[in-house]
Parts: sequence; C-alpha cells; structure tokens
Amino acid sequence: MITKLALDKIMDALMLRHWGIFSIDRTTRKGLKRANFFNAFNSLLNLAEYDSEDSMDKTVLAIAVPYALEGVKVSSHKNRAKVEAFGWDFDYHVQVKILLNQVKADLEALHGQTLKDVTVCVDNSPYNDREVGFYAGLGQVGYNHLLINRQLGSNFFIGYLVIHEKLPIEPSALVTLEDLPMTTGLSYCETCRRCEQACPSHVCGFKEADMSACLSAQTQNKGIINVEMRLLIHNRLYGCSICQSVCPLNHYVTPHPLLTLKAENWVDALALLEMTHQNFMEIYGHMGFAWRPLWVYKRNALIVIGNIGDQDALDLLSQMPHLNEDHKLAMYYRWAIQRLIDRINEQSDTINTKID
Ligand code: B12
Ligand code: SF4
Ligand code: SF4
Repeated sequence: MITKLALDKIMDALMLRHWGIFSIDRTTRKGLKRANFFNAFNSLLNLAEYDSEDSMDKTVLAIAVPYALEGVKVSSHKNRAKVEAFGWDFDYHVQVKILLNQVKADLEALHGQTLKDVTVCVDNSPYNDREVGFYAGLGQVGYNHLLINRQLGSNFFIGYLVIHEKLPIEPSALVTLEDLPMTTGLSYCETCRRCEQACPSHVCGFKEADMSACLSAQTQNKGIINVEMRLLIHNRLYGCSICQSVCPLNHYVTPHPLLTLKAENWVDALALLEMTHQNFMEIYGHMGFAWRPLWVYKRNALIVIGNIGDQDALDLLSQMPHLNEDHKLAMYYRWAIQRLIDRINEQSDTINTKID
C-alpha cells in the first residue's frame, strides 16, 4: 500500500506543495459523469479507450507548478516586445516533465515495480488539463478560464501522470468525488469580475467564449491578425496575462526553482526582423515561446513596432524593403509603416496644438 506520508515525502523533496491523486474505476467514472462537471472534447472520461471496460482503471497524479507572472525587472528600450514570463528562459513542458518523470521513478520505487503504461502530460496532452486539475482537487475554473488554487491563484502549470492501472493507494490520500466542490466555476468571480473588465478581447467570464480572440491565441496563431486585434496586441510578442495580473487571487508566489526566470523577458523587435532562423534558434531555441516558425514572431514584431515605435523605428523599417517582398509579412510591414506615420503625425499635431 502506498501511503499518504510516503507520497508527501516524494512531493516535498521535489518542492511540489500542491498536488492531488485520484483513481478512476467504473464507479468513480460513473459518479464524475453524473456530476457532469466538464463537457470538453478531450475529457479524461470521454476517450475511446473507455469503450473497453477492462482498460478503464487508472490512477492520476496531478501537480500544480507555480511560475512567475512578471519578469524580474524591466529596462527601458524603445522597441521592446514583450514575451510573457511563462514562455521565457525555459520551456515549461520540458521542466514540468522532468518533475513528473522523477515522481514516476519515486512511485515505482515505492510500488516495488516498474509502471509500464504511463502517460506524462503537460499542455500538449490528449486530455483537458484543467479538468484533470479539478478532479485532483487543485482548484476551480475562474472567469479568466484558468484553474485557480486557493494558495497559488492561477499562475501555475498543470502536469500529471495518467497511470493506466489502479495503484494500491491509501484511501485517505485519494481525492474523491465527495472532496470536490459542487461546481467547476469559482463563485467568487461573480462578485469580482476584474478580468472581465480588463480583458482586451472580452472573452473573460462564465459565458461561452471564442478563445481564438484571446490575445495569447492571436500572438501564437498562424492566421491573419485583423487590424482591430493588431491594436489590442500593443507590445506583445507572445502571450497575454492581463486577466491574471488583475486577479486579486494571484499571490505572486515564489515560482518553482525549475521555472525561475534568469533574464528580462523581452525581445528587441527591430533586431528580430533581421534574424535568420539559425540566429533565432541559437538565442531563443530553448525557450518555451520559440515553438512557432520565425515569421510568426516577425509578424508580431511588425505589429509591435507599428504600435510603439518612433521616428527612428520608421527610418530603420524603411530600410527593410525586403519585408515587403515576403508574402507572409508584406501586409504587416505596410501596416506598421502607415501606423508609424499616423502616430508620428498625431503626436506632432498634438505638440503644435499645445504651442498654438
Ligand atoms: C488551447 C489552449 C489555449 C488556447 C485556448 C485557451 C482556452 N481557454 O481554451 C489559448 C492559446 C488562448 C491559451 C492561452 C493561455 N493558456 Co492555454 N491551454 C490550451 C490547452 C492546450 C487546451 C485547452 C482546451 O482544451 N481548450 C478547449 C476548450 C474545450 O476549452 P474551453 O472552451 O475553455 O472549455 C473549458 C471550459 O468550458 C471549462 N469550464 C468548465 N466549467 C467551467 C466553468 C466556468 C465558469 C468556466 C469559465 C469554464 C469552465 O471546461 C472546459 C474544459 O477545460 C491547455 C492544455 C490542455 N491540454 O488542457 C492549455 C492551458 C489551459 N493553458 C494554460 C495557460 C497557462 C495559458 C495562458 C495563461 C498562457 C499565456 N499567459 O498566454 C493563456 C491564458 C488564456 C486564458 N485566459 O484562458 C494552462 C492553464 C493553467 C491553469 N492554471 O489553468 C493550461 C492548462 C496548460 C497547462 N498544462 O498548464 N491556451
Ligand atoms: S490572456 Fe489576455 S486576451 Fe486572453 S483572456 Fe486573458 S486578458 Fe483576455
Ligand atoms: S480577476 Fe476576479 S473574476 Fe477574474 S478570475 Fe480573478 S477572481 Fe475571478
């Protein structure tokens, strides 16, 4: 029998303070289904494998790994394009998987045998991570669409092991249906609504939302970014955390040591436009944000320069006509130049009015 005390020891050694373990068998599955908490296409309970009644039993151990919402310090630079702290310096998929693989090894030592069929999940998993986190007792979903934990707030990643067998776990260690809140949504949000007011894309709230309008999605997508969105993106090269920054439940907890930022999380947007794939990978390849093709970041850099650049940026951009020959970037290049001209004219009009 794997005891709660032994599990606590494993987690403490890895500095994982927030975790939960639950098992799924025919009874718990039926109970969770009946409770109808999540209706997600990638639900842990909906996968075809459950069609085979024999393969239904599972043990799931989930961890909440806190990260920094903001970088350490911000220096002044004219064309600074922001990469959200979660995507800087490290790739959280790699780091959280290191932790999960260590948990797996420690569990095997406790169990006295190798766990043959285990799925290690972080983000790009076949399941819905917030749903799994909820079943593990790690929190409820907030207006900002994220799982919110009482002690951590929302700035934590969710990682978990899906062990495709029922392990002999001491019952008091297991999170059961009775331990879970009655609803997935966090009722406090109804009285707070700060993220709903602050979200530039108006996707926060308990209503159905088109998350492709979320600025985080816009900066990652390969699709066309419309003019309205370009303005909202402002200085973002990758990601958005406004709905988390305004949340009173975020406590700015110490990030896990494996997720600690070492440098300022911004990129010189003009310098980025001159980079080759090789330069980019040498400097940023190990960072979580760098998973998209370089042209996506060049597109975003053009948007940022249009939104925040000055006369110097306009002069430098004018010396990069090759961007107008690039079929993926030309539209944004021309837009950035026109927006810079408009902004510079507006500023000089304001100055002239003040002088008059
Ligand atoms: C696709 C995706 C995105 C998309 C879409 C996000 C979304 N909300 O669906 C984009 C690119 C926008 C995105 C952005 C971000 N993401 Co993301 N993303 C995912 C991913 C890969 C899949 C999510 C998914 O299945 N969406 C599809 C549909 C079904 O989701 P949905 O429409 O919201 O449906 C859910 C709600 O209905 C919810 N639900 C149920 N009951 C209730 C009740 C209420 C009241 C509400 C509001 C919702 C709700 O349950 C459904 C299933 O979760 C997950 C990892 C994973 N495999 O789960 C990470 C994940 C959700 N992302 C994460 C993070 C950190 C982010 C960002 C903060 C990154 C950033 N700073 O830019 C932002 C936050 C944006 C936001 N406010 O949601 C974390 C969240 C951790 C946490 N504490 O919850 C996850 C879990 C990754 C991880 N393993 O840590 N993400
Ligand atoms: S990440 Fe930004 S755009 Fe997306 S929901 Fe939060 S505040 Fe809105
Ligand atoms: S800002 Fe307020 S409404 Fe939004 S998630 Fe946080 S507590 Fe909920």
